[in-house]
Amino acid sequence: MGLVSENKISTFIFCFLFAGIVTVLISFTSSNSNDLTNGGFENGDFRWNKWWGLELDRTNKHSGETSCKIPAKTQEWRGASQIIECPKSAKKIVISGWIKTKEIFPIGKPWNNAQIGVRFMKTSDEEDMENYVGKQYPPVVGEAKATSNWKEYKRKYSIPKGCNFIEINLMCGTATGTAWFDDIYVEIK
Ligand SMILES: [Ca+2]
Repeated sequence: MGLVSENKISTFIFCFLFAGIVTVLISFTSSNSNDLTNGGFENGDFRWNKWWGLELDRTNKHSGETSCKIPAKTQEWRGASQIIECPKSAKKIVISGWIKTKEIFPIGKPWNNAQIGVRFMKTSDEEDMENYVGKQYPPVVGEAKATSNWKEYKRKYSIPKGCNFIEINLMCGTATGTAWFDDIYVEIK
């Protein structure tokens, strides 16, 4: 084999390896850009706090194989949450996610529908209702009621001073019907 051919083969191998490394780096970066863990429910309910109820649905999903299904109850709030540690230097947070609803009809107040919400907290104690900084009830990321197809909701917030933890809530207030949530995405800046 001549020297020219060997050089060509070396160049080919180099390009092949280089392309491989770039691909791995890109996928590594994109898979780590969501500051929420398992926002698409592809790892079941991993990292989600399901003390208000969280079901996995493999039939109705926005992407992948699974979504979070929350059947509403007429007597109590239902939902799931995830806590994120907030870096000291963080200033802004962008939260987005997809909601689908079937016959969600509020019982009582009009805001008893399907919502993606946020709470800025001092500590990670979810059960302490006094555990918040800034506004007690910041505007929700998005809400849906009646019967609606998959739609993306998104909101940007300034992170209030003294915030150490951020709680992301997927919830249904007292209502009838069913809500689905998928591809919840958080970017802390
Ligand atoms: Ca999914």
